[in-house]
Amino acid sequence: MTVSRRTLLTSALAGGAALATKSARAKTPPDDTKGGEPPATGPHRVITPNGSSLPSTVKKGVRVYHLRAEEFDHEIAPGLTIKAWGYNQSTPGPTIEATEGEHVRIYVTNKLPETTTVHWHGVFVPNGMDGVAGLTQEPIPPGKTFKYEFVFDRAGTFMYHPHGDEMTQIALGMIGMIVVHPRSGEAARVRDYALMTHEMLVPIGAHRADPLAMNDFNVLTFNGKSFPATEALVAEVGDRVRIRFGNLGPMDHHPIHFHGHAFEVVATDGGTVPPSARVPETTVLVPVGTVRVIEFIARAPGDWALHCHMTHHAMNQMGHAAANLVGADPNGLDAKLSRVVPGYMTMGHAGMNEMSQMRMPQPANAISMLGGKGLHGVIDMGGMFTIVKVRDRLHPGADPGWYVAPATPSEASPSDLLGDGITP
Ligand SMILES: [Cu+2]
Repeated sequence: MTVSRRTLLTSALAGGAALATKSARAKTPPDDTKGGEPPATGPHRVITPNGSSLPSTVKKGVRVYHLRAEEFDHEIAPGLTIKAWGYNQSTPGPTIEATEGEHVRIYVTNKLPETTTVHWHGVFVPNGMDGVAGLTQEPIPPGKTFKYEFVFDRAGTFMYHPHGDEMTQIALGMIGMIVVHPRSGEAARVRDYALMTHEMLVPIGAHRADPLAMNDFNVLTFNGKSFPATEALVAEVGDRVRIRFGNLGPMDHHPIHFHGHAFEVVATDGGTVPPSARVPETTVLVPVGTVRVIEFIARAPGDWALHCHMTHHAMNQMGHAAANLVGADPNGLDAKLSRVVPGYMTMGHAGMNEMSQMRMPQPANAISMLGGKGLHGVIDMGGMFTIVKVRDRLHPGADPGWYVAPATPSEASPSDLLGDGITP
Protein backbone atom coordinates (compact mmCIF):
# COMPACT_ATOMS: atom_id res chain seq x y z
CA MET A 1 0.00 0.00 0.00
CA THR A 2 1.71 3.16 -1.10
CA VAL A 3 0.70 6.71 -1.72
CA SER A 4 1.91 7.91 -5.07
CA ARG A 5 4.19 10.89 -5.31
CA ARG A 6 1.68 12.62 -7.56
CA THR A 7 -1.15 12.31 -5.01
CA LEU A 8 0.99 13.75 -2.27
CA LEU A 9 2.15 16.64 -4.38
CA THR A 10 -1.31 17.53 -5.57
CA SER A 11 -2.68 17.11 -2.05
CA ALA A 12 -0.09 19.47 -0.68
CA LEU A 13 -0.82 22.01 -3.39
CA ALA A 14 -4.58 21.84 -3.21
CA GLY A 15 -5.03 24.30 -0.36
CA GLY A 16 -2.75 26.89 -1.87
CA ALA A 17 -4.28 26.59 -5.31
CA ALA A 18 -7.75 27.20 -3.91
CA LEU A 19 -6.60 30.45 -2.32
CA ALA A 20 -4.55 31.56 -5.30
CA THR A 21 -7.47 31.34 -7.70
CA LYS A 22 -9.85 33.21 -5.43
CA SER A 23 -9.20 36.65 -6.87
CA ALA A 24 -9.13 35.60 -10.52
CA ARG A 25 -12.60 34.11 -10.78
CA ALA A 26 -15.40 36.33 -12.02
CA LYS A 27 -13.76 37.38 -15.28
CA THR A 28 -13.87 35.36 -18.47
CA PRO A 29 -10.85 33.04 -18.53
CA PRO A 30 -8.12 34.17 -20.92
CA ASP A 31 -8.07 32.60 -24.36
CA ASP A 32 -5.17 30.18 -24.20
CA THR A 33 -5.27 29.34 -27.90
CA LYS A 34 -3.02 32.31 -28.71
CA GLY A 35 0.69 31.76 -29.11
CA GLY A 36 0.92 28.21 -30.41
CA GLU A 37 -0.19 24.93 -28.86
CA PRO A 38 -2.82 25.45 -26.19
CA PRO A 39 -1.69 24.16 -22.80
CA ALA A 40 -3.75 21.30 -21.43
CA THR A 41 -5.02 22.99 -18.33
CA GLY A 42 -8.09 23.68 -16.26
CA PRO A 43 -9.32 24.83 -12.88
CA HIS A 44 -7.90 21.73 -11.18
CA ARG A 45 -8.47 21.84 -7.49
CA VAL A 46 -10.01 18.45 -6.76
CA ILE A 47 -7.89 15.38 -6.16
CA THR A 48 -9.26 12.24 -7.79
CA PRO A 49 -7.34 9.37 -6.13
CA ASN A 50 -6.24 6.80 -8.74
CA GLY A 51 -7.57 9.20 -11.38
CA SER A 52 -7.17 12.62 -12.89
CA SER A 53 -9.02 15.72 -14.05
CA LEU A 54 -9.98 16.16 -17.70
CA PRO A 55 -7.67 18.66 -19.45
CA SER A 56 -9.37 21.63 -21.06
CA THR A 57 -8.52 24.67 -23.13
CA VAL A 58 -10.27 28.03 -23.38
CA LYS A 59 -11.26 29.19 -26.88
CA LYS A 60 -12.86 32.63 -27.16
CA GLY A 61 -14.14 32.48 -23.59
CA VAL A 62 -15.53 28.93 -23.87
CA ARG A 63 -13.90 26.11 -21.92
CA VAL A 64 -13.46 23.15 -24.27
CA TYR A 65 -13.16 19.49 -23.28
CA HIS A 66 -12.90 16.23 -25.22
CA LEU A 67 -14.24 12.90 -23.96
CA ARG A 68 -13.54 9.70 -25.88
CA ALA A 69 -15.89 6.82 -25.08
CA GLU A 70 -13.81 3.67 -25.62
CA GLU A 71 -12.73 0.20 -24.53
CA PHE A 72 -9.38 -0.35 -22.86
CA ASP A 73 -7.56 -2.64 -20.43
CA HIS A 74 -8.06 -1.57 -16.83
CA GLU A 75 -6.37 -3.01 -13.75
CA ILE A 76 -8.76 -3.30 -10.79
CA ALA A 77 -5.93 -4.42 -8.49
CA PRO A 78 -2.72 -6.36 -9.16
CA GLY A 79 -3.88 -9.73 -10.53
CA LEU A 80 -7.13 -8.60 -12.16
CA THR A 81 -7.22 -6.70 -15.45
CA ILE A 82 -10.52 -6.27 -17.24
CA LYS A 83 -11.74 -5.02 -20.60
CA ALA A 84 -13.49 -1.88 -19.41
CA TRP A 85 -15.55 0.74 -21.20
CA GLY A 86 -14.93 4.27 -20.03
CA TYR A 87 -13.70 7.69 -21.06
CA ASN A 88 -10.17 8.63 -22.17
CA GLN A 89 -8.75 5.23 -21.10
CA SER A 90 -10.12 5.68 -17.60
CA THR A 91 -12.95 4.34 -15.45
CA PRO A 92 -14.33 6.42 -13.88
CA GLY A 93 -13.61 8.90 -16.66
CA PRO A 94 -11.51 11.94 -15.76
CA THR A 95 -13.17 14.41 -13.38
CA ILE A 96 -14.58 17.40 -15.25
CA GLU A 97 -13.73 20.58 -13.34
CA ALA A 98 -15.08 24.03 -14.13
CA THR A 99 -16.00 27.28 -12.42
CA GLU A 100 -19.57 28.37 -11.77
CA GLY A 101 -20.86 30.48 -14.65
CA GLU A 102 -18.45 29.03 -17.22
CA HIS A 103 -19.67 28.39 -20.74
CA VAL A 104 -18.40 24.97 -21.79
CA ARG A 105 -18.24 22.91 -24.97
CA ILE A 106 -17.70 19.19 -24.52
CA TYR A 107 -16.83 17.06 -27.55
CA VAL A 108 -17.72 13.38 -27.25
CA THR A 109 -16.09 10.92 -29.63
CA ASN A 110 -17.70 7.50 -29.74
CA LYS A 111 -15.11 4.75 -30.17
CA LEU A 112 -17.47 2.05 -28.85
CA PRO A 113 -19.03 -0.61 -31.09
CA GLU A 114 -22.52 0.78 -30.35
CA THR A 115 -24.20 4.17 -30.03
CA THR A 116 -23.86 6.25 -26.89
CA THR A 117 -24.74 9.67 -25.40
CA VAL A 118 -23.61 11.61 -22.35
CA HIS A 119 -26.06 12.79 -19.71
CA TRP A 120 -24.90 15.53 -17.29
CA HIS A 121 -26.44 14.21 -14.09
CA GLY A 122 -27.61 17.02 -11.79
CA VAL A 123 -26.43 19.84 -14.05
CA PHE A 124 -29.12 22.30 -15.14
CA VAL A 125 -28.66 22.15 -18.92
CA PRO A 126 -31.02 23.20 -21.73
CA ASN A 127 -33.28 20.24 -22.47
CA GLY A 128 -31.65 19.52 -25.84
CA MET A 129 -28.27 19.03 -24.14
CA ASP A 130 -29.60 16.52 -21.58
CA GLY A 131 -28.18 13.49 -23.38
CA VAL A 132 -31.11 11.06 -23.31
CA ALA A 133 -30.97 8.90 -26.45
CA GLY A 134 -34.19 9.12 -28.44
CA LEU A 135 -35.81 11.59 -26.04
CA THR A 136 -33.58 14.66 -26.35
CA GLN A 137 -31.07 13.70 -29.06
CA GLU A 138 -30.10 11.21 -31.70
CA PRO A 139 -27.53 8.84 -30.24
CA ILE A 140 -23.89 9.29 -31.26
CA PRO A 141 -23.05 6.57 -33.82
CA PRO A 142 -19.79 4.64 -33.53
CA GLY A 143 -16.93 6.64 -35.01
CA LYS A 144 -18.69 10.02 -34.75
CA THR A 145 -17.98 13.07 -32.57
CA PHE A 146 -20.87 15.13 -31.19
CA LYS A 147 -20.61 18.37 -29.21
CA TYR A 148 -22.54 19.44 -26.16
CA GLU A 149 -22.63 23.09 -25.17
CA PHE A 150 -24.06 24.73 -22.06
CA VAL A 151 -23.27 26.89 -19.04
CA PHE A 152 -22.46 25.47 -15.62
CA ASP A 153 -24.88 27.84 -13.91
CA ARG A 154 -24.29 26.70 -10.33
CA ALA A 155 -21.48 25.31 -8.25
CA GLY A 156 -21.67 21.74 -7.01
CA THR A 157 -20.82 18.09 -7.51
CA PHE A 158 -22.47 16.28 -10.40
CA MET A 159 -21.80 13.21 -12.56
CA TYR A 160 -21.76 12.11 -16.19
CA HIS A 161 -22.75 8.83 -17.80
CA PRO A 162 -24.36 7.44 -20.98
CA HIS A 163 -28.14 7.59 -21.31
CA GLY A 164 -28.52 4.94 -24.02
CA ASP A 165 -27.97 1.24 -23.25
CA GLU A 166 -26.86 2.46 -19.85
CA MET A 167 -27.33 -0.99 -18.35
CA THR A 168 -24.45 -2.30 -20.47
CA GLN A 169 -22.35 0.84 -20.68
CA ILE A 170 -22.47 1.78 -16.99
CA ALA A 171 -21.90 -1.85 -15.99
CA LEU A 172 -18.67 -1.87 -18.00
CA GLY A 173 -17.42 1.34 -16.38
CA MET A 174 -18.83 4.41 -18.13
CA ILE A 175 -19.15 6.85 -15.25
CA GLY A 176 -17.51 10.12 -14.26
CA MET A 177 -17.72 13.04 -11.85
CA ILE A 178 -18.19 16.77 -12.44
CA VAL A 179 -17.03 19.40 -9.97
CA VAL A 180 -18.10 23.00 -10.49
CA HIS A 181 -16.25 25.35 -8.15
CA PRO A 182 -17.98 28.41 -6.68
CA ARG A 183 -17.06 31.65 -8.39
CA SER A 184 -16.51 33.25 -4.98
CA GLY A 185 -13.82 30.71 -4.08
CA GLU A 186 -13.53 28.69 -0.89
CA ALA A 187 -14.11 30.29 2.50
CA ALA A 188 -11.18 28.31 3.90
CA ARG A 189 -8.41 26.00 2.78
CA VAL A 190 -9.81 22.56 2.08
CA ARG A 191 -8.42 19.21 0.98
CA ASP A 192 -10.88 18.27 -1.69
CA TYR A 193 -11.26 14.65 -2.86
CA ALA A 194 -13.57 12.91 -5.35
CA LEU A 195 -14.42 9.21 -4.95
CA MET A 196 -16.85 7.32 -7.16
CA THR A 197 -18.18 3.95 -6.08
CA HIS A 198 -18.83 1.19 -8.56
CA GLU A 199 -19.62 -2.52 -8.57
CA MET A 200 -19.19 -5.24 -11.17
CA LEU A 201 -19.67 -8.97 -11.41
CA VAL A 202 -16.49 -10.31 -13.00
CA PRO A 203 -16.67 -14.11 -13.03
CA ILE A 204 -13.46 -15.67 -11.66
CA GLY A 205 -10.92 -15.81 -14.48
CA ALA A 206 -13.01 -13.67 -16.85
CA HIS A 207 -11.88 -10.37 -18.39
CA ARG A 208 -15.19 -8.60 -18.67
CA ALA A 209 -17.91 -7.60 -16.21
CA ASP A 210 -21.32 -9.21 -16.73
CA PRO A 211 -23.66 -6.37 -17.73
CA LEU A 212 -26.72 -8.48 -16.88
CA ALA A 213 -25.74 -8.89 -13.22
CA MET A 214 -28.27 -7.67 -10.67
CA ASN A 215 -26.64 -9.11 -7.54
CA ASP A 216 -23.59 -11.03 -6.32
CA PHE A 217 -21.28 -8.22 -7.41
CA ASN A 218 -17.73 -9.30 -6.58
CA VAL A 219 -15.65 -6.32 -7.73
CA LEU A 220 -16.33 -3.27 -5.58
CA THR A 221 -14.32 -0.15 -6.26
CA PHE A 222 -13.47 3.40 -5.28
CA ASN A 223 -12.45 5.24 -8.46
CA GLY A 224 -12.12 1.97 -10.35
CA LYS A 225 -9.73 0.31 -7.88
CA SER A 226 -10.22 -2.35 -5.23
CA PHE A 227 -8.13 -2.34 -2.06
CA PRO A 228 -5.15 -2.70 -1.80
CA ALA A 229 -4.88 -0.77 -5.09
CA THR A 230 -6.85 2.24 -3.78
CA GLU A 231 -4.61 5.29 -3.26
CA ALA A 232 -4.72 6.65 0.28
CA LEU A 233 -6.14 10.09 1.00
CA VAL A 234 -3.95 12.34 3.14
CA ALA A 235 -4.57 15.25 5.50
CA GLU A 236 -2.84 17.14 8.29
CA VAL A 237 -4.41 17.41 11.74
CA GLY A 238 -6.69 20.46 11.71
CA ASP A 239 -7.31 20.40 7.96
CA ARG A 240 -10.82 20.73 6.60
CA VAL A 241 -11.35 17.68 4.38
CA ARG A 242 -14.09 17.30 1.80
CA ILE A 243 -14.90 13.99 0.12
CA ARG A 244 -17.33 14.04 -2.77
CA PHE A 245 -18.87 10.56 -3.08
CA GLY A 246 -20.73 9.66 -6.25
CA ASN A 247 -22.52 6.36 -6.90
CA LEU A 248 -23.23 5.34 -10.50
CA GLY A 249 -23.10 1.61 -9.80
CA PRO A 250 -25.93 -0.46 -11.25
CA MET A 251 -27.80 -1.69 -8.16
CA ASP A 252 -26.39 -1.12 -4.70
CA HIS A 253 -26.45 1.78 -2.26
CA HIS A 254 -23.27 2.04 -0.25
CA PRO A 255 -23.14 3.00 3.45
CA ILE A 256 -19.67 4.53 3.55
CA HIS A 257 -18.16 4.53 7.01
CA PHE A 258 -15.20 6.57 8.25
CA HIS A 259 -13.19 5.73 11.34
CA GLY A 260 -12.05 8.08 14.09
CA HIS A 261 -14.09 11.11 13.00
CA ALA A 262 -17.59 12.47 12.66
CA PHE A 263 -18.60 14.37 9.55
CA GLU A 264 -21.54 16.25 8.09
CA VAL A 265 -23.19 15.86 4.70
CA VAL A 266 -22.81 19.38 3.33
CA ALA A 267 -24.14 18.91 -0.21
CA THR A 268 -25.77 16.51 -2.63
CA ASP A 269 -26.04 16.61 -6.42
CA GLY A 270 -29.17 18.71 -5.79
CA GLY A 271 -27.29 21.51 -4.02
CA THR A 272 -26.02 22.64 -0.63
CA VAL A 273 -27.53 21.22 2.55
CA PRO A 274 -28.47 24.18 4.81
CA PRO A 275 -26.31 24.17 7.96
CA SER A 276 -29.45 23.88 10.12
CA ALA A 277 -30.23 20.53 8.46
CA ARG A 278 -26.82 18.92 8.96
CA VAL A 279 -26.35 16.21 11.56
CA PRO A 280 -23.17 14.52 12.75
CA GLU A 281 -22.58 11.15 11.09
CA THR A 282 -19.96 8.43 10.93
CA THR A 283 -21.61 6.63 8.00
CA VAL A 284 -23.22 8.16 4.94
CA LEU A 285 -25.52 6.19 2.67
CA VAL A 286 -24.69 6.95 -0.95
CA PRO A 287 -27.65 5.62 -2.96
CA VAL A 288 -27.39 4.71 -6.64
CA GLY A 289 -27.58 7.82 -8.78
CA THR A 290 -26.63 10.30 -6.09
CA VAL A 291 -23.80 12.44 -4.79
CA ARG A 292 -23.12 12.92 -1.10
CA VAL A 293 -20.44 15.44 -0.13
CA ILE A 294 -19.03 15.16 3.38
CA GLU A 295 -16.77 17.50 5.32
CA PHE A 296 -14.85 17.05 8.54
CA ILE A 297 -11.82 18.38 10.36
CA ALA A 298 -8.99 15.86 10.52
CA ARG A 299 -8.82 15.49 14.29
CA ALA A 300 -6.14 12.94 15.14
CA PRO A 301 -3.12 11.38 13.47
CA GLY A 302 -3.57 7.81 12.31
CA ASP A 303 -4.30 5.46 9.44
CA TRP A 304 -8.09 5.71 9.46
CA ALA A 305 -10.15 3.23 7.44
CA LEU A 306 -12.78 4.51 5.01
CA HIS A 307 -14.98 1.78 3.57
CA CYS A 308 -18.38 0.52 2.57
CA HIS A 309 -19.99 -1.02 5.64
CA MET A 310 -21.71 -3.76 3.64
CA THR A 311 -19.30 -6.53 4.55
CA HIS A 312 -19.45 -8.16 1.12
CA HIS A 313 -18.47 -4.83 -0.44
CA ALA A 314 -15.15 -4.68 1.40
CA MET A 315 -13.85 -7.97 0.00
CA ASN A 316 -12.37 -9.09 -3.29
CA GLN A 317 -14.07 -11.52 -5.67
CA MET A 318 -15.41 -13.97 -3.13
CA GLY A 319 -17.37 -16.79 -4.70
CA HIS A 320 -20.70 -16.24 -3.02
CA ALA A 321 -21.83 -19.71 -4.04
CA ALA A 322 -19.17 -21.38 -1.85
CA ALA A 323 -20.38 -23.69 0.91
CA ASN A 324 -20.38 -22.30 4.44
CA LEU A 325 -17.65 -24.22 6.28
CA VAL A 326 -17.41 -22.05 9.38
CA GLY A 327 -17.41 -24.44 12.34
CA ALA A 328 -16.99 -27.58 10.22
CA ASP A 329 -14.31 -30.14 11.10
CA PRO A 330 -12.51 -30.78 7.82
CA ASN A 331 -9.78 -33.14 9.10
CA GLY A 332 -11.26 -36.35 7.70
CA LEU A 333 -12.07 -34.68 4.39
CA ASP A 334 -8.57 -33.20 4.09
CA ALA A 335 -6.96 -36.60 4.73
CA LYS A 336 -9.10 -38.34 2.11
CA LEU A 337 -8.70 -35.64 -0.52
CA SER A 338 -4.93 -35.41 0.11
CA ARG A 339 -4.63 -38.87 -1.43
CA VAL A 340 -5.78 -37.50 -4.78
CA VAL A 341 -4.91 -33.81 -4.37
CA PRO A 342 -1.55 -33.60 -2.56
CA GLY A 343 -1.48 -30.81 0.02
CA TYR A 344 -5.27 -30.30 -0.12
CA MET A 345 -6.60 -28.18 2.73
CA THR A 346 -10.21 -27.10 3.22
CA MET A 347 -10.30 -23.34 3.71
CA GLY A 348 -12.81 -21.24 5.56
CA HIS A 349 -13.74 -23.55 8.46
CA ALA A 350 -12.32 -21.07 11.01
CA GLY A 351 -13.65 -18.02 9.18
CA MET A 352 -12.29 -16.40 6.04
CA ASN A 353 -9.32 -14.52 7.49
CA GLU A 354 -7.13 -17.61 7.09
CA MET A 355 -7.66 -17.47 3.33
CA SER A 356 -5.97 -14.07 3.00
CA GLN A 357 -3.23 -15.17 5.42
CA MET A 358 -2.37 -18.27 3.39
CA ARG A 359 -1.98 -16.42 0.08
CA MET A 360 -3.75 -19.24 -1.75
CA PRO A 361 -2.72 -19.76 -5.36
CA GLN A 362 -5.16 -17.82 -7.53
CA PRO A 363 -6.78 -18.74 -10.80
CA ALA A 364 -5.53 -16.61 -13.70
CA ASN A 365 -6.83 -13.03 -13.67
CA ALA A 366 -8.54 -13.12 -10.29
CA ILE A 367 -8.11 -11.40 -6.94
CA SER A 368 -10.18 -13.66 -4.71
CA MET A 369 -9.37 -12.72 -1.14
CA LEU A 370 -6.50 -10.47 -2.18
CA GLY A 371 -5.67 -8.55 0.96
CA GLY A 372 -3.25 -5.75 1.73
CA LYS A 373 -0.12 -5.82 3.82
CA GLY A 374 -0.31 -3.66 6.91
CA LEU A 375 2.00 -2.72 9.75
CA HIS A 376 0.46 -5.44 11.90
CA GLY A 377 0.09 -8.18 9.29
CA VAL A 378 -2.40 -8.90 6.55
CA ILE A 379 -5.31 -6.50 6.11
CA ASP A 380 -7.99 -8.97 5.07
CA MET A 381 -10.16 -6.29 3.46
CA GLY A 382 -10.58 -5.60 -0.22
CA GLY A 383 -13.02 -3.92 -2.54
CA MET A 384 -14.47 -0.61 -1.45
CA PHE A 385 -11.87 0.13 1.21
CA THR A 386 -9.22 2.81 1.46
CA ILE A 387 -7.20 4.65 4.09
CA VAL A 388 -7.15 8.29 5.15
CA LYS A 389 -3.64 9.00 6.41
CA VAL A 390 -3.81 11.86 8.90
CA ARG A 391 -0.50 13.19 10.18
CA ASP A 392 0.56 16.19 12.27
CA ARG A 393 2.74 17.24 9.34
CA LEU A 394 2.91 15.89 5.81
CA HIS A 395 6.08 16.22 3.79
CA PRO A 396 5.30 16.89 0.12
CA GLY A 397 6.56 14.09 -2.08
CA ALA A 398 7.16 11.69 0.80
CA ASP A 399 5.06 8.60 1.47
CA PRO A 400 3.63 9.05 4.99
CA GLY A 401 4.10 5.29 5.48
CA TRP A 402 2.26 3.42 8.20
CA TYR A 403 1.12 5.19 11.33
CA VAL A 404 2.88 3.82 14.41
CA ALA A 405 0.38 4.14 17.23
CA PRO A 406 1.71 4.82 20.74
CA ALA A 407 -0.46 1.97 22.03
CA THR A 408 -2.15 -1.04 20.45
CA PRO A 409 -4.02 -3.88 22.16
CA SER A 410 -1.70 -6.43 23.73
CA GLU A 411 -2.19 -9.70 25.54
CA ALA A 412 -3.58 -9.29 29.04
CA SER A 413 -1.19 -10.44 31.77
CA PRO A 414 -2.29 -12.71 34.64
CA SER A 415 -2.01 -9.74 37.00
CA ASP A 416 -4.21 -7.61 34.69
CA LEU A 417 -6.86 -10.32 34.74
CA LEU A 418 -6.61 -10.90 38.45
CA GLY A 419 -6.55 -7.19 39.29
CA ASP A 420 -9.67 -6.46 37.24
CA GLY A 421 -11.52 -9.63 38.22
CA ILE A 422 -11.65 -11.05 34.67
CA THR A 423 -11.97 -14.80 34.19
CA PRO A 424 -11.11 -15.73 30.58
CU1 LIG B 1 -21.32 -1.08 -0.54
